This record gives sequence, structure tokens and C-alpha cells, in this order.
Amino acid sequence: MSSDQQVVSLCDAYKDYFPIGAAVSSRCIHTHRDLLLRHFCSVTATNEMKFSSIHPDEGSYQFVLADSIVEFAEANDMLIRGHTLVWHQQTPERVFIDSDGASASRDLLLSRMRDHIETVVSRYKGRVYCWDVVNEAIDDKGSDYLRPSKWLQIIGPDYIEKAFEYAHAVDPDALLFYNDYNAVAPYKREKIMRLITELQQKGIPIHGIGLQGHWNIYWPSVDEIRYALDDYARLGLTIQITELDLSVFAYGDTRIDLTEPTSEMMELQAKRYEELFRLFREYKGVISGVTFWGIADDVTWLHNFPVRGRRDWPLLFDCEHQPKESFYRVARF
Ligand code: HAH
Repeated sequence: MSSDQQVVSLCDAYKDYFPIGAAVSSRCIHTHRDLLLRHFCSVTATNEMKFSSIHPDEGSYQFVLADSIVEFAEANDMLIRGHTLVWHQQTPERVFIDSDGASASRDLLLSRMRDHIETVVSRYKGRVYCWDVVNEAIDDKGSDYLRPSKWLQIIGPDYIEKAFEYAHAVDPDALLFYNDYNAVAPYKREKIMRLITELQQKGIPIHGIGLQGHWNIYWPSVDEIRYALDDYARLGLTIQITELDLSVFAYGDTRIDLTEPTSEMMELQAKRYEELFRLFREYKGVISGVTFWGIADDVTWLHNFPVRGRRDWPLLFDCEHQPKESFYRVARF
């Protein structure tokens, strides 16, 4: 391939399947503008719509950065996935504390949650087409069901249904998602299935399930993902892969000495991306979107996480914004 001009657009390649999205920051809509406009037709704010960014102080909302992403997307006819309304991280501590410095009551926290959801969802009503309403509410420990977050401890398990109801009341046309990581791992899949089934039985407005897709070049197997898609599809909800990236490191690998990926890593990653997207295309009837958690390998949340001082190369474009072998295996089929 001699120049980027000859590279097929990812979004065009998938126009008969599902929109391809990217998580962006208010900075990278400038630094990665060319790649974004050429290859992606949906955006998600990585951080700018999270509680602590958009609502840092009581009664004070900061919409400037989130607005800049929404305006960029609208100017370029891109979809906007909202992320995220209720999460145990990136939420100010003050939300859970009352004016005396004691733990907030259930009623106070519910009213704060409602105010937050109503304000944010109404601002982007008709513009953000779907929301990750609740993020990562399931516990990682095998036997425990819901994560013991402040939301759960103070409000109780119905904080989840309340969040969906508040969001739906403000924007009945928005698609409402439950989003989680490790969602294809059997121990967690069963708990997510249980949660969604319970919400459905209560008639709660939930429309989609987000599988984050923070995977690596060894795990999980394509069969495990297929099995999970089959299972979730039985719930009758739409499914999106919401935060896709493929780390080059196996879980538990803590090496920090690599300054660039090995050719074996890149080949394995390309093969995995090829297999994954073949599977996603096969499931186009249930998958309504695939979003990468980033654009190119120069900016990824996996630099320094979960291992400090380590770089990673999980995306389709390299640090110079050139397509990797992984890109070609996804785009040409
Ligand atoms: C995701 N969590 C979050 O949904 C997203 O908002 C964030 O930007 C990055 C990843 C994944 C995760 C985590 O934050 C901590 C431990 C495991 C997985």
C-alpha cells in the first residue's frame, strides 16, 4: 500500500454490518482528526461525560469538553455513544457524603443520581443515540453478585433500575445499555445474564448490553466470545462491543522492557482481529456497533495500565497513525 489514500475506509467496509466507533478525547479529535474522519462513524467520549468530568461539584456542570466532542461528531455526521452515567469510578466522593460530612442517605443519593442523569441526558437528548447507563455493576469475585460500590451500599440494588428509569424518562428514544468488562467470561456472564433478566422481568427500560472487549492476543478464545454472544442474544437485546482493544500482553505478564512490539505479537494480533471481526460479521443481526477504545497506538489507556511503566500496542493504527497488519485483516474480507 503506497499511500493512505488507497486504504479502504473501515466504516465503508462495514456499512452493511454495523457502525465502527472510536473512543476519543477532546484533544484527539484534533490530533487524530484525519484517521477519525476517514475510518470511524461513531464516537464515544473516553472521559469527558463521566461524572467527575461533567459534574465535578454539586450543582456545577462542566459541559465544554463533552460539547466539543458532540459538536465534532455532529459536524461530521457521526453517531455519538454516551459513556457513562452511573459507575463506581471517576465519581467525586462528595456525591456520597451529606452536608454534615456523614454518609448520604438513600433519598439524598437517589435525588443526586436523578439530577445528574436528568441534566446530562437532557442536554444531549436527540444527539447521543445510546447511553451506557450503568457501568461495571457486577462483582469480579466469583460468588458475589453486585459490586459493593457506594451506589449499592447506600441506595441498595435498585439503584440500577432507578438509573435506567430516570434516563428513559428524559429521553425515551435513547437506547439504554448495561456495560461491563470480562462479560464473556463464564463466571461473570452468568451474573450479567441474571441482572438483565431481573431488570426485564420488572419491565425496566433496558435495550442493549455492552461487552467492553478489553481483551488480549491470547484471550478469550473466539469460541468463548461466540458462546457469550449466543447467550446474550437470547435476552432479545441488541449487543455492542463497546471498548475493543487487544493488548499484546497475556494476563499476568508484567514485563516492562519492550519499546516496540515483536513481529510475533503483531502477527498474532492481526490473526485475532481477523477472527474476531469474522465472528462479529456473522452476528451482524445482534451486534449493532463495534467501538474501539482509542484510535492509534500512540494514545491508549493501556500505556501504564495494568502494569506501570509498560507500553502497549492494542489498536489498528500504529504510533505514526499508519494502518497495521491488524487493520488490513479487519478491513479486507
Ligand atoms: C473501562 N474499565 C471503563 O469502562 C472506561 O470508562 C475506562 O476509560 C477504561 C476502561 C475497564 C476496567 C477498569 O477500568 C479497571 C479494571 C478492569 C477493567
